[in-house]
Amino acid sequence: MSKEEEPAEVMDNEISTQPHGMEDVEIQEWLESLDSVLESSGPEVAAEILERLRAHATVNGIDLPFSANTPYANTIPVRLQPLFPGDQELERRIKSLIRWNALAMVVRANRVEHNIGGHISTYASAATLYEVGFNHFFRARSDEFEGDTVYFQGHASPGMYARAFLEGRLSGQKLENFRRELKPGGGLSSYPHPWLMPDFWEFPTVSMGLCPLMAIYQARFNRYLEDRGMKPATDAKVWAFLGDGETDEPESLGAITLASREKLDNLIFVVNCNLQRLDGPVRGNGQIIQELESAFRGARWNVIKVLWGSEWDPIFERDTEGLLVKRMGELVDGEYQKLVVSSGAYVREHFFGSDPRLLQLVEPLPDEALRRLRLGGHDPRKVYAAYKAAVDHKGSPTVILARTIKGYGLGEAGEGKNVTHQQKKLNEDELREFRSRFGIPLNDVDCVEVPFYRPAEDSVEIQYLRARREALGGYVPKRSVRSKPLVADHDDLFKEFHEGSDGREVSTTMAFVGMLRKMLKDTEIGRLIVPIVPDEARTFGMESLFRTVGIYSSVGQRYEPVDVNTLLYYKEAKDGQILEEGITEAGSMASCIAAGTAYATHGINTIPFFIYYSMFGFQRIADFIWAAADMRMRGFLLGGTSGRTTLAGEGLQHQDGNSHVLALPVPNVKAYDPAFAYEIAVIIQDGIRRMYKDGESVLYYITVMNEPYAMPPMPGDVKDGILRGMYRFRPAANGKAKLRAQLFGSGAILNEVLRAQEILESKYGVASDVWSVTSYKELYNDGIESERWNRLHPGEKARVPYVTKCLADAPGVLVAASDYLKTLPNMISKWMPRRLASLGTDGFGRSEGRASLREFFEVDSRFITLAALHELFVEGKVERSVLDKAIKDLGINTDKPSPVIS
Ligand SMILES: Cc1ncc(C[n+]2csc(CCOP(=O)(O)OP(=O)(O)O)c2C)c(N)n1
Ligand SMILES: [Mg+2]
Repeated sequence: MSKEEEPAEVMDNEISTQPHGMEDVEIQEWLESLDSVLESSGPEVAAEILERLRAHATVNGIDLPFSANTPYANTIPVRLQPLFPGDQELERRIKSLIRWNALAMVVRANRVEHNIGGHISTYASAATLYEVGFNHFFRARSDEFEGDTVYFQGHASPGMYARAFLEGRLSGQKLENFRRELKPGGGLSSYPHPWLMPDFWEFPTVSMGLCPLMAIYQARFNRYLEDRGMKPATDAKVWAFLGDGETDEPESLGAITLASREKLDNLIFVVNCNLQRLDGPVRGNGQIIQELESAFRGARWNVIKVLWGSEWDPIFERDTEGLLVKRMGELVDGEYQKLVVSSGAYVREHFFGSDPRLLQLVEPLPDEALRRLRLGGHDPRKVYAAYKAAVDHKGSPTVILARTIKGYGLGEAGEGKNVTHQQKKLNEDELREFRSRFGIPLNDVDCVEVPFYRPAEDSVEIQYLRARREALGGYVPKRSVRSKPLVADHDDLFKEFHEGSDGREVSTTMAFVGMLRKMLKDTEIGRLIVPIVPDEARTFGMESLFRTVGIYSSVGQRYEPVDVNTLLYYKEAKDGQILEEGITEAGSMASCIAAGTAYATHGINTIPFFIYYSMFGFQRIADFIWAAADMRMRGFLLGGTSGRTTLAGEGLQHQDGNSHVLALPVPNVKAYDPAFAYEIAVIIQDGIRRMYKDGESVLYYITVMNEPYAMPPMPGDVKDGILRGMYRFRPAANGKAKLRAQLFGSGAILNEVLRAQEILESKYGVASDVWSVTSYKELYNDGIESERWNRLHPGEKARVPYVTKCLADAPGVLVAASDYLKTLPNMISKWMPRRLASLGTDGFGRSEGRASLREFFEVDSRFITLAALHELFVEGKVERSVLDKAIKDLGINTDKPSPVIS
């Protein structure tokens, strides 16, 4: 079959004009009668008639194919297009200057340092989408108005910098140092990073797929704050700019039904559909726009397609038969991309040439005009119409699918080409062409130097740009911390937990929930607490909170819960405090991020406590946690049911011995593995102080377990040690013994260590001190910082790592055991006075009870005892026969399989 004969495999969007045996004229009559209804009675009546026709057809046995697609045309018809309120010519000139400077930034950076990178073609395709937003929609945050929240596409950042340069917010020097942040005077980070540019960027977006999901939960969190009366209800919007290729990330579309279910009409997605990603077309053999339209329409979003620019309007008008729309629906994206890089003659032949009637439509237009028919996403009037419709839309979120050309304006240097994403260098001719195309006032000689260009302060361009921003309340993006620090010290809140459980057996999870319950009642922080759970509240014994503080629901509770007669019924409420997110750790984390950054976004100190199955945290959603850290999120992540051998029964997938290792790389995450209630109390109280009183940009990861045991009282003032990572919990009973050991335990394994202490003392005459190691990460960071300082300051008094200080006078052999990988104790062993024996849980978990698991992973009291005896043997302090006997007495199978590899 030739190409012409083969029907293109495209989405279901065609308007068939040739049904079986039907004459064109008959179709024409139907179309005309619809037109006349539209004219006389309006779109609602027309829609009603079509709906009735569809129902009538179904009743009569006509099997109408389902389609969530509309034709490949603009959603907003010309007659409903509002007037463009700006000075279009002036805005075009400003946009051209931004295009130039964005390009200059990348080209210059790569001239100075080959391969420093940067992107030209993403912003080139999106410039109009952003400029219409900047000139007419994005409202800044101020004391009077919370402002719109804008997520900028990461690779378009040169455009945002170039605009800020024209706005006078970033110096030429800064632009010069794009991607060279370590240069004197500072530079600009490659992508949006609040960590690196805390006064500028608010939201990191460059790990693709995170932005859409975060934006959805941000919009939802804004509603949560309103429904709980924590901020006034406003018409502020959340705008998220995405790439069409980015939508392939599962996170991108993963939460779109939440947005429609929650009727988030404060949310607007703008998908820059340049039909290309990094390597080539997003859907060469299909149509990404139609695919996205059906996904979003299926999810009940308001979908606005902006496909064709104003130049197409008169052609459409001449096309009374709907031939053009039909033809547009036939092409696959690979063909559309080819048209972009082809001549007008080619377009005429290959696009319009499929039907003589189509050719007739464009007969009056010369080839050059055909080539220059703009796409919708490059036409400010079309983009304005879409944005206006989006902000006015009520009842559901909106997605704008805007067609653009990747590398727009780059001409031979890359416009629409597959290589364009990587284009960072332009030759002299290409630069001159770009300069001329966008009317940059630079002569042929100057322009090849690619200087930054900013018109005089009193130029009409700068005046206009400033006036527009002033009208919209100030500059965007801009990040500032607007919350007031907390004042109370909360001693009373946490004191009770310092006293132990009086012999009652409780788990650290239960202890934490007790604290949470108390915090929720506190006058200062009670309202600010945001408990977040991904369908796991009962696992953690938090169900009593359902009743006391309620589960947030934007519609309240429309049903009588099945357990209404019980004390702890499932209570949903409009002002509910708990965010019960269902089974989505990613979504819960996005809520946690929104709550943990509200101190900047909204000026509200909400304090998230996100509690989840610890294995599904760092392991599953680490990139969101990385983004949270970049965003300077404050708050608490609670890894529940943690510990490879402490969570019994659940086996290989659930038992977490990894998360404390995975928490290591995130610089501002403080990770704790506490054993006792008072340790948790000290950590949380200090965390609230550091984050919400002192304003530190840190966040906390605390593992909590489900093994019940008696919580001891705090043994004296060990707060400092708890926070710094270790303290002596129980010293040896007989300090004068000849055989000595130092034993280190964490989390629930500390109890095994305490049992080993007793065995060693009673059976082998070894007196040992037991240390609670609350944070290997803290100890490690302190160690590497000390080392570094000493290296850089050789003449000064050397700093001594905290571990070394703790163990300065601690005699005997050293043994550490935790429920996590052995690498944790190993990484601090070099700062210890002698070699360290490390026990841990490297390997896959097993479905088993705790005792068996601890035997399997060799972290129970017997193995800890053996490890101490073995170290004494290595040091020549005990005979080999003692070891042999101990192995026998302790019942240790020396031929058991290694847990690491079995
Ligand atoms: C999670 C993730 N994977 C891969 C990349 C690398 N990457 C950066 S841009 C890009 C292509 C982007 O295409 P699209 O989303 O269509 O954006 P466009 O530049 O076309 O607007 C890729 C693969 C990334 N930044 N993040
Ligand atoms: Mg793209």
